[in-house]
Amino acid sequence: MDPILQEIYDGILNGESKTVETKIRAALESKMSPKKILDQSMVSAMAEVGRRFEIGEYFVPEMLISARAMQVGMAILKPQLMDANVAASGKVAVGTVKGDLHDIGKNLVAMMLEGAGFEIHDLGTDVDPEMFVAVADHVDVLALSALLTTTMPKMKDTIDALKSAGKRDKVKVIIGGAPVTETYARQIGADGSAPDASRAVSITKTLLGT
Ligand code: B1M
Repeated sequence: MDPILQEIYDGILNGESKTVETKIRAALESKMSPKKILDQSMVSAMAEVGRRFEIGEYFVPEMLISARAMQVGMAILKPQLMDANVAASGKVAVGTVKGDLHDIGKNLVAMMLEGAGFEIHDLGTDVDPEMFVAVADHVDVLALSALLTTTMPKMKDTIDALKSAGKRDKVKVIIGGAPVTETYARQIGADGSAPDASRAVSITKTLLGT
């Protein structure tokens, strides 16, 4: 791995926000692409945090400080991932489903969609199905994220709530997050799913024909 990417990776693993900030700025100054920084050091560092948590080497506090360092890094990259030349091509409400507080993946999806020209309404985390239903009339796409196997069923509850409110045909629904599969998306009647933020953009464009 490129030494500067390794330093960013280690900075996230150790929850050193200041190091992450300094090294990302240095990488950008050296003209490294923001996408490369994100994919090759930051996202893979978070996967390693998850692995360490699974084997009992990290606990919730370590996950939290790594998450904080990741968010600091994402805030620096955000302006770099925006393309000032793209016009808004649709409205998307993004949110992490009820009971789930993981927001890094959801924020990344929101950032990439915004960068691709979509107007974003970020509903945050722990979003009730009813909240998604309430915004369905005002957006073209609802983008639901879940990181826990225990909160995935809230995606189905949200789609069922849209159906009960007679709004299912008014809005497209895409879902994603580590435990989500295309099979699950089909099972619960979502319009699609994406394994990462880039593909969340392509599926949104396909669904809206933009
Ligand atoms: Co949590 N956590 N966590 N956690 N956490 C996981 C998800 C876990 C897999 C860790 C593990 O065991 N290996 C595990 C879930 C196991 C399971 O359900 N099978 C877990 C657990 C168990 C928990 C708690 C229950 C721990 C506890 O309290 N005992 C607890 C639950 C809290 C809650 O939500 N109610 C908890 C808490 C936390 C923290 C708060 C400490 C922190 C979150 C901080 C935050 O988000 N602000 C945290 C973290 C950081 C993680 C890991 C380590 C990293 C998640 C992350 O940010 N990844 C995670 C392990 C892992 O994922 N390997 C883990 C980086 C991010 C870029 O990836 O979010 O996957 P991700 O997003 C990807 C794709 O999934 C996709 O695009 C993104 C990349 O481009 N994507 C979409 C996401 N949403 C999408 C939506 C789309 C399309 C694509 O369309 C709409």
